[in-house]
Amino acid sequence: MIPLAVVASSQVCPLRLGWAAALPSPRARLRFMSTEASPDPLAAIEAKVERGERLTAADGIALFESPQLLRVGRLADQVRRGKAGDDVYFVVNRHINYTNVCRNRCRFCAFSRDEGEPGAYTLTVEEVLAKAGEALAEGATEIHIVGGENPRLPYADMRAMVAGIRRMAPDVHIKAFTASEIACFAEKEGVTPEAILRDLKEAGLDSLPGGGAEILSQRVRAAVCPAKISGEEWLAIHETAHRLGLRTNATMLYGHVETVAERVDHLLRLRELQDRTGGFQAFIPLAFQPGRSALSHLPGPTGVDDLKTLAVARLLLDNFPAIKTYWVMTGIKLAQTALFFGANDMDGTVVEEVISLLSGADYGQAMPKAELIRVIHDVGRPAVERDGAYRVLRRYEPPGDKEAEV
Ligand code: V47
Repeated sequence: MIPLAVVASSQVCPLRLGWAAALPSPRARLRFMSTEASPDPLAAIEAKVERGERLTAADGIALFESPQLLRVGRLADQVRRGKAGDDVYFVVNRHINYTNVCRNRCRFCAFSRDEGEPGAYTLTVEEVLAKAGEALAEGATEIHIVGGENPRLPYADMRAMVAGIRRMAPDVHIKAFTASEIACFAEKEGVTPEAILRDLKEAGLDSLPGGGAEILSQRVRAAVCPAKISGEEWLAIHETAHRLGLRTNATMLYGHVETVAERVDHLLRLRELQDRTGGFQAFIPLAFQPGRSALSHLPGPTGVDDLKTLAVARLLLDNFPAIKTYWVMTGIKLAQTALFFGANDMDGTVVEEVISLLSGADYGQAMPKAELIRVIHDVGRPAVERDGAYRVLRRYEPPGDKEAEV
């Protein structure tokens, strides 16, 4: 008899982790009950976590397949508390998406346009600097710049954006350009990604955002983003950045055509690179927004899937200091709940993020700092303002017991 047929089946079916899909079918449940393997796959994982033992791919799959969301969440919460404490980080930042003209036209992306197509836009260097200037005046300590892969844009303009912001603000953290944009600049200039990274670092770049990772598996990339750099290239560019002393983030775009096994493989490949370099600062799961994309027929992840994905990431990525919940793609209420499922960072004040907006996410584009602090305090934990390099700028302790104040 094959134990845990439920797990095996997940490796070939596209993932839909609503309660209905997360619960084994009645037939599978019968098989499950009659198997001689442990009737409680989570117990062995809990014991491993208790012993500080690293989880395997099979453990990751079992966690995703478990219908016991609260139990998985409790385990992730316990690990979060041990590793990162109770502080919840946030950053006062501003996203600037300098162009949506992109040669890749990934199927999940509703942001990209062809040159000249209605809705296509490209900001000038001056416009980018003006937006950065506004953000700095409003107290932003991190500027997050990403855009489409537009080979017609001169690389010199990309460098000028970074150098210009650095001139305006010697201390602001500049997090810019996904690995796939770096590859595009390198191709255009006829140099290596390493040469581009060195040059941008010299201009003032501090870190790379985690975008463009999608799902690292080539099967998924061939289906949803065939023109984009491979998973191996994405990892190699981050490895090079780490070697040059640039910190980076990692994302995973989930809830489209990937399987559980492909999510787990993605997480373990990130963990393996982090073992070698220690250069990742944060992992950010990105909930797929089907809205206006070419994959709009897909339903997108459920809230259960959002929370479970975050929790499994916390459990598998045992060498990542920060697991970030990105409210722009899940809504602030679910992001707040995510703080009980392994997250210790809530991004951010954001201000203007066009990628999710054009995808149909309607959770808002800006969050006042006071509101972020209120939402974090409501979970009973300190809100800690950090900069882009996770240096603590200011702590906001939660107000005392409200009843006691009355
Ligand atoms: O690279 C595109 C993804 C990314 C959709 O590093 C979509 O701190 C959901 O990477 N539904 C951009 N996601 C956002 C990103 C990010 C966000 C916040 C913080 C950080 C960080 C990075 O958004 C893209 C792509 O992977 N994306 N389309 C969509 N329809």
